[in-house]
Amino acid sequence: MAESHRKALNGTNRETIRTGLSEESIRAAFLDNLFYLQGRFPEVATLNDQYKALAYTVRDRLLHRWVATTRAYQKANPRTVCYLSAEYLPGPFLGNNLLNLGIEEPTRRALAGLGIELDALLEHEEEPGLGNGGLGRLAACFMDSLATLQVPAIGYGIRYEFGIFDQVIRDGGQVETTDNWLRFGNPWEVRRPAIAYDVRIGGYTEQTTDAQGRFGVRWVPNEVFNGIAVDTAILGHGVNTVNLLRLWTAEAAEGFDFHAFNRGDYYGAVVREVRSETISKVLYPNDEPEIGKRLRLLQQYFFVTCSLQDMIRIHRTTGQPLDKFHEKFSVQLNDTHPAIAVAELMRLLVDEHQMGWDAAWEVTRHTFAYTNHTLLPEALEKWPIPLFQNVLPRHLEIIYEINARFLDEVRLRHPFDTARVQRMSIIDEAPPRFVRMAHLACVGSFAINGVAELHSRLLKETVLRDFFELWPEKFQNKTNGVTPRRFVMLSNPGLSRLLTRTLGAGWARDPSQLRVLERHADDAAFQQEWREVKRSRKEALAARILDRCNVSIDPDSLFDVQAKRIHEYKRQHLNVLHIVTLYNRIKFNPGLDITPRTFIFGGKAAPGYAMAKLMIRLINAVADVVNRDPDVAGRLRVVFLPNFSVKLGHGLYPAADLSEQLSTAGKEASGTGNMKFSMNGALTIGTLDGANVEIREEVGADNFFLFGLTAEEVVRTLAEGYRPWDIYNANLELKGVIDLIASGHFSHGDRTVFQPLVDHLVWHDNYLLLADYAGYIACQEQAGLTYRDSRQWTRMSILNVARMGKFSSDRTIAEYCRDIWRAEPMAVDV
Ligand code: 26W
Repeated sequence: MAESHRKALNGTNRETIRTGLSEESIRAAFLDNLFYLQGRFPEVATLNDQYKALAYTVRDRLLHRWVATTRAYQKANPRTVCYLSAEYLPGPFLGNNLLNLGIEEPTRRALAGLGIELDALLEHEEEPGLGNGGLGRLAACFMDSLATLQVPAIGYGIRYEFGIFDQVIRDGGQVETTDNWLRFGNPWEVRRPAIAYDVRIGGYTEQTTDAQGRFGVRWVPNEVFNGIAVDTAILGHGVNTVNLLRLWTAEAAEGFDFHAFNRGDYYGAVVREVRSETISKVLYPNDEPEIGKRLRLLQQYFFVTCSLQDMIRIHRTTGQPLDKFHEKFSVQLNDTHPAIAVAELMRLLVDEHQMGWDAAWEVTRHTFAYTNHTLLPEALEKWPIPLFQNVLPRHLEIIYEINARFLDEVRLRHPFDTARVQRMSIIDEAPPRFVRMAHLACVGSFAINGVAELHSRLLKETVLRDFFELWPEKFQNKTNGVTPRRFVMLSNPGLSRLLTRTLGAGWARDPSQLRVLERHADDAAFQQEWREVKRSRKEALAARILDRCNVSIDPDSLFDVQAKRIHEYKRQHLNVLHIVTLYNRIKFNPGLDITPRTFIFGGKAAPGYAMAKLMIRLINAVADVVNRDPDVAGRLRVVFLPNFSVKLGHGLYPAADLSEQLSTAGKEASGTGNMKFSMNGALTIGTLDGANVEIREEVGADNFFLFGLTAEEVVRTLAEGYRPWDIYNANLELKGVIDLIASGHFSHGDRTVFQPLVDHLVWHDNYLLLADYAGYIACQEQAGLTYRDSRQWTRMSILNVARMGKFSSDRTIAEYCRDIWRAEPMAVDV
């Protein structure tokens, strides 16, 4: 045993090593874990050894709360929320768990005593990128809030071996590399080999008759494999509740295919194993479905059947009959990705547990609730019938039966309206025929919600209008929120300290207390402290950008940030049009006095989305020219920060002055980045879209830079025959900007590179960039001027933070609990 280890353990009671929260216990436990779990001692430990030793030390401190929670739930048998989501983006765990346990300071000291810097270990953690963007991150915020509000809950999903790809920028364009996040192991997960379920695929069905002469259906699959539970503890803030994030990993049903083995086909058997494991191998990196990807349907079914079988197992341990299943569980469908659950629960109840159809349907339709996350018609999932039939033959039969009964109900309500019946059918009859997953979700759910007021209204008026007319009582709104623990306390400790010093510590659990800040909005001394906090975050970001991108940026300039998936509807290229506008203005008028700005972009493009990838090229091309041009030096800088993630977000949100929320009105369901920026004191420049509308309502119109057409105006403009070509010709400044891009100025003289983007803008422009251009530029000018009045800007920044309380995901979750889940908090004692 190393001398340092022995010394550290000297005189420390072993019990307190296991669980104690003091500096001494943490240090001793750290050394213990380093030694016994990794076979290492401090002198030879790598950064990764140290990180893992600390992670295990922290996990040990979660475990007895975890066990206590499980015990308490077993004893009280509370109603439980099950969140079904194909994606989770939890971000790094170490810092969050230290924060929620309240042991960051003793841990920092414990490590410092060993010459180790906590920040280096925090930085070392690789986050699980098990999601694409907003939807996956929302699921993670919800898990945080459920635990913090002490609501019994399980998050179910898929343990992808490879998460969202790593983005590398090469020659200005996005290159994808595999995200090997499990390479060094994952200290936060606990594998549960005993919690495993059969997953059947393909084959055919046949009629059966049992001894009592009852008819039934037997599904004879042509493949069976297993889903194994892998659990991660989700600790609430300042409470003992530890909820479960249970992700499924696929394995071959048996280690060997004995038939093949007996024939001497050893390799064939191993290959089969490899094939089963591909089910949970990789996350689909698209934020829109690809029609007909068999593996994607397998993934959805895989995690849904494992999760429902798990719930049934848990329910049976309570001794209650299955017809009370919906009283034990409320199951939320995070978009349509898990919507197959409606058919699968019917199959489990009817085929596996011999329940009659009507009784099973009663249970099913009282179990599920469905959240829609997008209005984009191209993002509504549908599966070609031949594929569906091939993978899930029994489910197709069940869906036909559900649909037949449902359409009878529609006919009864709307006689002679065959067009409506066709529109509402779960089956789209246009060859090759499709299963419409949103319709299945609506029919099988007792509640349907959108994620912001505007989005929920548009859902009722457009994509789900027929369903709203049939069942208005099912429709609700639940405006999204984000967790102030991760996105303020953890990522912005300086701001948190200032808030706590000014308001007391209650704001993180009850952010309505932030309103008290309003009183300090004009206080010069407070303003000064406020600016110092922002300044220090800007300096930290500048250092990171210098390190990663080799671009130096000025912390005194206005940090103008757009970080989100790259998509035409999100309009990163509108932001670029503004940058080139300023560039041209300076080029034509070298002495122009403008507010110095640093434009920072982050975000990934779907690998197959050519226009989004071209937008990334454009940003980098403009950055290249602008950053090298001495004429604009000191006034304009452009940075594309590669590989945006939750972790990078921690450094970005607190450093932003201006938050770009530019989506074409009516297209962004909610947005949640908008909330993270504003909670950290950035002002928003944005359209009346998604949750921007409500953010503006809360912070006040005076404290929000608004521009652009409304959702209604967008629809009208397009319906009336929109002609972007005319706008291009009528606005000389705009024309100058577009012509400069088309001329090859940003592409070494090559006019072809950005031609597709330019052509699209002047001829089609479905996202109305040109229509909103003039308003956006004027609004940006206003923002730039306001920034020069630092008292005014600081006041607006303070008022933003003061009034953002509504957007805590605790509020969102409390509403889900009250209006949809009927779930109650339950305190856990340790
Ligand atoms: C692979 C198929 C697919 C299809 C749709 C994957 C992911 C999606 C999601 C619907 C895309 C998504 O993340 N939607 C976002 O959800 C956030 C949380 O509610 C909202 O804040 C965003 O506005 C919405 O775009």
